[in-house]
Amino acid sequence: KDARLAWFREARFGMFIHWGLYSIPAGTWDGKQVPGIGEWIMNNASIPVADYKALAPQFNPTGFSAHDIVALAKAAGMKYIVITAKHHDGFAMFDSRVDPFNIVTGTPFHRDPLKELAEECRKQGVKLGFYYSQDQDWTAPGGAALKTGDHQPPTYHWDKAQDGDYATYLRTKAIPQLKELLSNYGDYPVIIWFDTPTKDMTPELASEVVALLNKYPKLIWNNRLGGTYKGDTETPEQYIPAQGYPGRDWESCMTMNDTWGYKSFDTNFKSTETILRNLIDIASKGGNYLLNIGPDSHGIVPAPEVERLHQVGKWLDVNGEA
Ligand code: FUL
Repeated sequence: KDARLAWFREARFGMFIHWGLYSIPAGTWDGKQVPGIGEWIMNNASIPVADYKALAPQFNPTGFSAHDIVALAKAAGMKYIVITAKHHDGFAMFDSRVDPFNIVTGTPFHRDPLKELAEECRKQGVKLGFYYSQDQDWTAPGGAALKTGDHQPPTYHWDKAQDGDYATYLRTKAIPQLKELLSNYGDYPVIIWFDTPTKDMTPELASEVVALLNKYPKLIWNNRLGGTYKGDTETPEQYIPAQGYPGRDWESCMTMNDTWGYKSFDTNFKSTETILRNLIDIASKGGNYLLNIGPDSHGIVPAPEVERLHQVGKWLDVNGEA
């Protein structure tokens, strides 16, 4: 167990990437700026499934460069990357036989960014992990939805197309896609980053996921699977715990502005100094800093994020260790 976590304990600094179809509306729907985080726009604006799915044929992020993103992470002093393989919107950012609602089959781009990142990470010596929303899925029948606005219990769905059985969704989409992610990218992923478990994820269903994870003895996974599982890492979100987590491995994930997924009008960026102070604070308490970037619909990393990451890297070159 300790050997499995050795790289994570030394890493200290990683890059989170939230990237998906939500980078197209970029916070605006029907001409209105939608409050909240960008990757939640489908839920926050109650976008019907068919309308959201219609974004896929418009997604052609030809500006995406795995080389440049991995090089950016390295320049910043980051040792690993975690990218959204599938967020709550259900869109797979990888080649999937399980569901055609994915970047290779469903868009004119026809490329698999996870494959390209895996190759570059191998070349440049950076670890790669995948975020996968195992519970919420707003476009697959039976996928869960956390409540926003006036969405009604018990499902908080806003479109009949979302109705269905959660266990069936888990067994026919989430677990099969996790299998694809775990078997199609060589040595990667080194980490699976689950998110937002709901009551739907019973201990019994979670154990079906764990049975799959256990086939990969080097894999680590976070504390957000659900059921009764604690996972390998604590994941404080947008804050730094005062005492860290004695006896537990942990990672604070944070945005640079106020959104994970790209929003064209969010310019509330933290200063480089704040980012550095956070990194130092976290490292001094034994944790890792998983700092987010949100590429736009062309696959371009916003300039204020690139600028800050370069500045952090410069500071680490002078003052950091290793
Ligand atoms: C949250 C998610 O709901 C957000 O969209 C984001 O992915 C964050 C890291 O985790 O709980």
